[in-house]
Amino acid sequence: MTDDLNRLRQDTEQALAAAADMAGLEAVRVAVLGRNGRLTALLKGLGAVPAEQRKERGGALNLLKDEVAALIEARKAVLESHALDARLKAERVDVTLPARPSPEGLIHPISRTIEELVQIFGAQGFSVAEGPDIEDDWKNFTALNIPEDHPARQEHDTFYLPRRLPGGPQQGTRMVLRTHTSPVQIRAMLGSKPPLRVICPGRTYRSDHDATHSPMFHQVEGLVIDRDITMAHLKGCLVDFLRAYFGVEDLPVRFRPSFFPFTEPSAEVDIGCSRKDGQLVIGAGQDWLEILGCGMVHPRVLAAGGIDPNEWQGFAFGMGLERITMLKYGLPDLRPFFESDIRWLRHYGFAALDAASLATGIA
Ligand code: 2NL
Repeated sequence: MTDDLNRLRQDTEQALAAAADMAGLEAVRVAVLGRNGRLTALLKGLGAVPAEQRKERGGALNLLKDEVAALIEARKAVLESHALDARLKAERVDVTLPARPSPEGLIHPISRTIEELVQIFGAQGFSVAEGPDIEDDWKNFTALNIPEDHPARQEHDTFYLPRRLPGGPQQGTRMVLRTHTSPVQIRAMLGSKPPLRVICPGRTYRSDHDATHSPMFHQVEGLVIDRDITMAHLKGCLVDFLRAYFGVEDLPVRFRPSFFPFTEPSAEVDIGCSRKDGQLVIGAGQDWLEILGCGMVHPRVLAAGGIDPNEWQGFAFGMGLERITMLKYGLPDLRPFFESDIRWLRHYGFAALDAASLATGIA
């Protein structure tokens, strides 16, 4: 390489090392490779070079041009990485800022209630189990100690699927739209070894349609199995849940003896309330409001779930999600839950990023 080219390269290297930012870098590029740049001028002067030297000179110039371009790129990468380091040092993301309200959509109150249940029972060590809406009648009824002649099994109350569905059982059991989420707990018992602590929220179906019943509705059921779970655990778990969900620390809770085929003993659970001039206030007054059903899991149900009732015992509970949602937010009517009226959702829906959390308070 000739002396003038060597000098040009050295000058360029020095200028690049001195360039402190993108503007300085661009100035160097223009001064060397720009329209009036030093290297451009040399390339332009190539025509005046004697023919026998032109090829060698041209080759050297083009080599230098590539070299300079590479030097500029290398310096650019260094400057960019410095700039990023400086930004990372200077800027801080404030993760405590509240989320911006989203115009994109709102969370349906039933979904919100499920989120809250997951938070409350999650803090008690429950995990969430889900299962199919279509079940066989063994998991939906038989395993739950519901006798063949029980009224719940009648065509009138249950949506039965056609007997011969492709891929379905051809004889014996029939497929149904699950009438409660209990079959999910049967699956949980069959699918894993105790101890067990699950809640099962989800859609359920009954052939019932009026102002207070929808053919599709939602339930949550819970199941706890261990070696020495007692009714005292059941009471503690549910009182804790009801007080957290309704946000009343000293909420009165009453357990009344009841009957379910799948639990023994069984109880219904009421919370304290007052009703004055059609105004319902939860947590105060002399009246009671029924909220849920529960009991100690029947030994036959444990056995159906593949669990030895002489070794294990536990409790279970179930409640309707529409009902507890309506009570909490003072909704007078069940039907708008399923009408998909955007005006109702704008009024009663929840901001998508306003997640349910025990830390900020559920109620
Ligand atoms: C109610 C009452 C209840 C259960 C559901 C259950 C599930 C299994 C075993 C035993 Cl796998 N029990 N579920 C128990 C008691 C009551 O629901 O009023 N639901 C709306």
